[in-house]
Amino acid sequence: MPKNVSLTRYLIEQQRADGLIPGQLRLLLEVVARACKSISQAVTKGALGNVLGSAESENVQGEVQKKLDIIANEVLIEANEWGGHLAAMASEEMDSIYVVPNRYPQGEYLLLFDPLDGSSNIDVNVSIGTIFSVLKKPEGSPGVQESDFLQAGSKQVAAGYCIYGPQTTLVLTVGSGVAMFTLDREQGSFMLTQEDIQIPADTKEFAVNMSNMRHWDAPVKRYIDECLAGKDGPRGKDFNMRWIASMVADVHRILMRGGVFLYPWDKREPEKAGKLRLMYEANPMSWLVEQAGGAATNGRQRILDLEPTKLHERVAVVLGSKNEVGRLTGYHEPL
Ligand code: P6P
Repeated sequence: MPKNVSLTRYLIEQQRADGLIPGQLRLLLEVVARACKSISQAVTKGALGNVLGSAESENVQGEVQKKLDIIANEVLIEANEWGGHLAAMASEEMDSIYVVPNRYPQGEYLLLFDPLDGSSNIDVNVSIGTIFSVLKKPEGSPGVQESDFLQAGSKQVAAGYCIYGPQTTLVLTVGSGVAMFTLDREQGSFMLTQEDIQIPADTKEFAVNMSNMRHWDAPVKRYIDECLAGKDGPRGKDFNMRWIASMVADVHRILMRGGVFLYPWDKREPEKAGKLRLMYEANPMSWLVEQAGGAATNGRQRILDLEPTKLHERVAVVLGSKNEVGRLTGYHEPL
């Protein structure tokens, strides 16, 4: 891998190589990266920046918003609204879409994000992150409306996340593999530190919130029971478990060393397909995982094939090492 390659140089060279990053998309990705740098600064300040704790408000999901949720959302909106590359944005923290104001030029892209995923970890200094997804505005539709966002995950033109942990790391795909950039705080630049990331097809590590076990349906219970049975059970090997409760951190670990992540449907709120959001959590993470040789389903169907009907739609998620995802998906009755 070449040394000292900045995000900008990588995007320019990728455009030359495979034409997947037109100028406006490159501008979008660089603006998102700059916004993530600002969010990282705010996160790193913590109590010193008076950014911890609750904002005493709720988001569209009915969840209490943390101060940093709102700060991160505002940083992304302000960084992206003036550049002329976007028509509109959608966020976990906003009920409806944010259309670029008339005082700015409108572009052809739609940006969706969870500005700060893993909020329950903010106040206890555990890794959190920003997840983003980029779609193209459908041709021909005058203006921009929420229905323009309702596209299957297979239509994404870019997806990524930035994890705010011991390092601040941006992980990105535009459809030709997955690359990772680590923030060099002295230069203030994201520098290429890994490319063509590959997830091992097999694993001995699963990530799930075990406290929900009694609420799962039979195929998921069977899969986890078999993992817990270890080498004396049907899997013939012992498994390890991790659950950070920040999807960004759990997915990053899986991209780095393999594993399987589950947030399955459960019977506590049977009308909800799952806890995680399809448009700005599951879709970007599923594309990254597939681009790294893994798989991602809702237990039955490929997540990237799901046709959304609502902006804040939820979905069950099984993703990671493809042989494990295939096994669990196989335990479900075929549709
Ligand atoms: P639980 C964070 O709130 C999140 O949306 C994901 O990042 C994470 O994987 C999940 O919820 C954690 O959920 O129920 O274990 O707290």
